Amino acid sequence: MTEKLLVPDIGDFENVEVIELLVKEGQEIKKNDPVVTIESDKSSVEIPSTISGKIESIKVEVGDKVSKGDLLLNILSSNQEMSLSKVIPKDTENLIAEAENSLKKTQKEKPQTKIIEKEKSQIIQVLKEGDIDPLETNEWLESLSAVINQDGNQRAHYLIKELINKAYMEGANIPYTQNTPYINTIPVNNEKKSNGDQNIERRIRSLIRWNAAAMVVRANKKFPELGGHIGTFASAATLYDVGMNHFWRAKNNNFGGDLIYFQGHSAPGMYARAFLEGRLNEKQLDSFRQEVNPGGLSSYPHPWLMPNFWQFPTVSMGLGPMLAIYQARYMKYLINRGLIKDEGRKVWAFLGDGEMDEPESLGAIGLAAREKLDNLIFVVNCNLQRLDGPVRGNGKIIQELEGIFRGAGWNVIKVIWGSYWDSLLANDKTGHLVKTMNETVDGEYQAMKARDGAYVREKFFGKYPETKELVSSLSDKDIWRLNRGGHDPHKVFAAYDKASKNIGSPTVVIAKTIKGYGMGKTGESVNTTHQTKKLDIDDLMYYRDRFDVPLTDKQVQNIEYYKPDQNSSEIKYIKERRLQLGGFIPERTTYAKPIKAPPKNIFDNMKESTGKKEMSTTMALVRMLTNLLRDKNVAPRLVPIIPDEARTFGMEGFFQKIGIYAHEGQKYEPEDSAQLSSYREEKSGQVLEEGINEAGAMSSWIAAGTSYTNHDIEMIPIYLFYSMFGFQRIGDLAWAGADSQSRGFLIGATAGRTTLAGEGLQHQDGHSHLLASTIPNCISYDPTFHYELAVIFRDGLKRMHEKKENIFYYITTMNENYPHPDMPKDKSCEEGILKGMYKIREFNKYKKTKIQFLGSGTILREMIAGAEILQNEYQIDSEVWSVTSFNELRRDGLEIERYNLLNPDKEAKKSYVEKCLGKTEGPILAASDYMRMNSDQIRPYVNKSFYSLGTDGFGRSDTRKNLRRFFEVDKEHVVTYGLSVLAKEQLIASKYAKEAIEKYKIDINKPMPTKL
Ligand SMILES: Cc1ncc(C[n+]2csc(CCOP(=O)(O)OP(=O)(O)O)c2C)c(N)n1
Ligand SMILES: [Mg+2]
Repeated sequence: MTEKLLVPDIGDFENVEVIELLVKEGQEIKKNDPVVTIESDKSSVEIPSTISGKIESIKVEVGDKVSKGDLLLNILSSNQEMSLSKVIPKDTENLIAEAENSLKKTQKEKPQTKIIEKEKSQIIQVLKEGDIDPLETNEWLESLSAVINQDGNQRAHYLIKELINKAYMEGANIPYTQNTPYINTIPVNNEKKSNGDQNIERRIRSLIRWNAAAMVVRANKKFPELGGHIGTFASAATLYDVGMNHFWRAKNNNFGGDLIYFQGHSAPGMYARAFLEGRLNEKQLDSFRQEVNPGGLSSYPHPWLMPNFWQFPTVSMGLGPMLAIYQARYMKYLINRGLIKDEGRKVWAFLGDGEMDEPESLGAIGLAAREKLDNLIFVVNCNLQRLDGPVRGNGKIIQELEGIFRGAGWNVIKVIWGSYWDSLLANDKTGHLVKTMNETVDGEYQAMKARDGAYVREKFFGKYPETKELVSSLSDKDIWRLNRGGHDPHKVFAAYDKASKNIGSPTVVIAKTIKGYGMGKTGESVNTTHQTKKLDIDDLMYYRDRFDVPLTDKQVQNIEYYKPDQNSSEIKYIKERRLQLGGFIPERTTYAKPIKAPPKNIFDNMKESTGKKEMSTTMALVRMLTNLLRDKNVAPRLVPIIPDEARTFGMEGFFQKIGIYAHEGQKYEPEDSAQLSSYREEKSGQVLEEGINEAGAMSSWIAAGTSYTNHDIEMIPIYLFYSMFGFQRIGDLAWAGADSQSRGFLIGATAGRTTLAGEGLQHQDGHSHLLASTIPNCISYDPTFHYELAVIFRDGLKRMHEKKENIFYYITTMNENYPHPDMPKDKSCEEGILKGMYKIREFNKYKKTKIQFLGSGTILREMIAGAEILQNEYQIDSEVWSVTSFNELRRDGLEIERYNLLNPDKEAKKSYVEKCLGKTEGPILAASDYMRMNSDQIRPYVNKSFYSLGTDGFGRSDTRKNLRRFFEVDKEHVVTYGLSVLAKEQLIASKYAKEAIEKYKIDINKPMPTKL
């Protein structure tokens, strides 16, 4: 039976052009196969078939304009499926009515609780430290204990929740605290015990501690300027060791590996462990922070510098937590898209308590809870100090973080007290110990660990007679030995065990430690610990004794490393543990297969003129991506990332075509469900719609861009953003992405200071290319025409994803519509596009006077227009060069210049700029929609008079025409400045320039735009 395929609801658009027929008459097609592509002036969308069958006849041609309901094809249906037009639309009103009815029913079924109207006291009286009726309190508490005993924790929790709800309904709107008492979350009887050999583990840990400190001290003894940290790792050693010995599974043939984000300043600890594991030798430890010669060890985790070791750059504080969250999310994305197996892999991130003040550290924790990232574990090392002093001297960082994370929906595990406290807490019958713990602030806790047992007895236990009594039988030494949770391997093990088994939410382990643990008077818990990088002999002796490191005094004086024999129980144990857990960590490897770049002809349609049809480069890019989604190698690997601008960029067609990733699918019928570009969320969706969140989007881009190493699957992230909210906004993440050797595309859309027109000062970007140029492995382009974009993009795919070069691309695209010409047939054009410039037009009629115009982005069009005026009205010839990348030209220039200077006796090489311009006639005028500095970059490599125009200054809202006039980059200014440059070079009389100034009403007294 013949079915009609009609144009579906395409939103607000009418008379939209058919730009491509994707099927032929007689062809068999399946439901959902795309049949035609239509394009408005904003976006292009493929229309899928709603019927399977054979195409009888095609009723539209390329160039036709269609609207909703128009006939596209007749299809001989192959089965009894109903076409969309016959599907009875969901009766939304009926659905709502049904839902309302059932709601009413359930409400009726619910037992009505009696609302007790009573006089509400406006004043809450707080007597006896908050308890106005201790007897009553006791009754409630006893009832609760009875419930816990009889029916368990869940029941007790349920009752408390109901009580809180009830109180709220009755108007008692006192926020319920997110905090629990200042004790460990896991009760002693619930602690899972480690089966490790605690004695050996302690010995190993001590050696790691020693070697980590020794490498910093040795480096600074040699070269005091090198710096380094001892205090951070000293506080975190147990937190890392328990993970390394028992929890973190490495990548190998059978398993993808857990991913660990190490706190940047604890790097010496990781090197010290790798030394015992036999992965690093003494010479390498002695090259800590000396990386200029090969083999040196990075100050901090830097994959760029140690590409086989470090995986994640974390030392710019705050980036680690964000990157880890998006890494965990991306891991689920890959699983939900069926690209990797779900192996229960985890992402662990180690953070400092001071670091938690970075807005980025907490900025994405909501997403982690919302997306139920139970593959994510944060460990916050609360040593109560940051660099200058206490993190929260007057408060308690652990409690503060607990509240924040619990409020966001995380599973919080506090590890505050070590095992030596267990019996004291068990004997705290009056509750005064916990009360004291709750009341003591971090400044006091820190000070106590900088003093001694007697001080703790007096200041802490001495607060109440009950607590004083509790420790009356303990010596000062015993009191001093009362340890903190983060230094107790048993407590840490129990916490990690619970954290790794948690389901349905991310976990944060908040561990209390001591900064500079074991460093004694010079380093332990003192405000200056962070900078301590030298230890004198006494300190070293103390450190050795504190951790029983088997070194003689002489060896300590020499600050020798200690590594037990290969056959020692320690080395055997450490290796055996890692063998059990699959290999070493950290280790950076990649086994990803390359992606075959699409054939050249995939972009053929972008090499032909668009005729009169106008189009922006953003739209050309989206067209190109739509093409790429038809390439079977590339399509599944594309990861389109957008903050919240898909419609601005004309990408809404992607919603239906590849879906928006949503871990729970779509639980609602979208408002626009009947439309072709309906907002479709799906568990296996491909688009990452990040919301208004550039930092998050960039973190996703990095996760996808490093997928080849962290998940052994090469992916192609393409993140589109307003160019102004790119490098300027997320510059530090871009730097970390570069360090991580991310591969992928960053697209600065709506780019250019005068091209974005109405948006004004905070939107108009005139410098992102300069920012991009600061990143050594970032290749950037500012193309004008669709074929330039196609050549650049394909080359990017080839270089990054087929040849696996560790580079990434920044390409600006614009939203200005204009026609695009045919790609010049000249063979060198493609090479020129990629190298940064090629000649696009030559005006050669008069052969008297000539000028060279260099333009990029939309300003190239102003230059072409200016060149035409010069030819027609002033009989001046010109050559116009399309500069696709001043940045790339400069890089080439720098390198050639350096070669020539270092090889004074050899024949000088020519930079690409020189090859292009060396033999040309006339001075050079360059311009772009960016600051003059953009084009000035190539000034040193041009042995000619060089002038530049650009958009220096703050942007402002106005029309493109007015803005270009204001910044002096419109065709009238190109002509006028062109004439002036020629006059200055004494190639024409100055009167022509003066006349042009008058003709175009150019105000020569107007201040520089930078001053306005
Ligand atoms: C973005 C950023 N700002 C500042 C620094 C400098 N800095 C290095 S460590 C540090 C203090 C760290 O304190 P904390 O997070 O508590 O870590 P700890 O060493 O105490 O474990 C600071 C300010 C940095 N590395 N990154
Ligand atoms: Mg700290």
